[in-house]
Amino acid sequence: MKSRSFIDTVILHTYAGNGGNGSASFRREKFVPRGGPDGGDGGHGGSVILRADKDVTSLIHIFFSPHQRAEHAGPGLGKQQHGRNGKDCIVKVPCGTEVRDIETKELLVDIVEHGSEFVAASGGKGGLGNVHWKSSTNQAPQEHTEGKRGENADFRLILKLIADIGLVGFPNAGKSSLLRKLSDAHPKVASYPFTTLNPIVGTMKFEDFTSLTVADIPGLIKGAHEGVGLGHAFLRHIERAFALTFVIDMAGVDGRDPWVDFANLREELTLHDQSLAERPFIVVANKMDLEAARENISRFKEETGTQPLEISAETGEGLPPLRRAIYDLGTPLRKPAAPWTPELPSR
Ligand SMILES: Nc1nc2c(ncn2[C@@H]2O[C@H](COP(=O)(O)OP(=O)(O)OP(=O)(O)O)[C@@H](O)[C@H]2O)c(=O)[nH]1
Ligand SMILES: [Mg+2]
Repeated sequence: MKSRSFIDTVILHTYAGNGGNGSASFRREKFVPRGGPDGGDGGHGGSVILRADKDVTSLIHIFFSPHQRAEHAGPGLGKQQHGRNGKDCIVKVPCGTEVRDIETKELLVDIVEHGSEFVAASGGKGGLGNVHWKSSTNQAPQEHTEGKRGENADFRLILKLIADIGLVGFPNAGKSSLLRKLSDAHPKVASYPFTTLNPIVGTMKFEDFTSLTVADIPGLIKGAHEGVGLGHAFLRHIERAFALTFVIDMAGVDGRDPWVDFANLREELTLHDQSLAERPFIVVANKMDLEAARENISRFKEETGTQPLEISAETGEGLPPLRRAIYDLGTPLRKPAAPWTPELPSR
């Protein structure tokens, strides 16, 4: 899905550097007659390496520079000098980037951890210089080998954000308002549908210094699997989520019935990926500050057989129990915060 600054699928063409040729040189020095072979090996070509970086959040830089080249190596030189190695080309990618075959779309590697690397195209090996052929029977070898060509390879990169919990709901349900209240993220909130055009991840911090990441994705609507609204493409950003939180506009501000919304959301998830519909989830009844919501809630419970947590992302009502429920849901995932050293009291 593309928008101004967020791109999550790109094609990448990589070209590694060629290895340098081996040299066929002979030692030439005053007072050293028949100095013998002294041709050094060629350098190794640079590789194109993808490296996960937590500070990179989109693939937009690759969208604008889809051809990434590493440096060719230098040839071997006389006096057994090794040729210069070609510089690697490091392409930073966001954590959570899938590297797929461009034709078959087969998953080659999933780059998840910050700092992890994938060699997309290996640089060519350097050729051997003529010193390698030196022997008692071959004292003036001309043999040497050429450097190997660097690999060229094309890939399809797909970013799937890394978040522990995914927020799912219709447009205008209040997902972004909720993320603002729960986490350190500040997604835009407005009273029109499709305010959120890019997925946003916020970090929820708890009193015991653990944290969970929560992803807010653009609203889903019925028929999204056929491309209606912003379609299904954004659901890939909650594919890695361990659990989901359904955010339901209980007041039906946009004229829909909340229980129908819930059924449609579940159906859209199933149509995208059955396993998404099977994840643990919490149902949140939002906009409970409005009278219509209080009228709808009992019918919602009856129709869906769920016990939603009643909140208002606007007034903050019901948020502490929701934080607790998310805390419990994420128990297997909560990470301790970065080590903290208390400041010593000054005398
Ligand atoms: N009364 C009331 N209004 C709310 C509540 N939560 C959100 N809203 C309003 O609902 C509208 C939509 O809120 P958003 O948070 O942008 O909704 P969203 O689900 O992120 O919408 P999209 O990004 O378009 O999918 C805004 O005008 C909010 O002020 C609530 O609890 N009560
Ligand atoms: Mg939003």
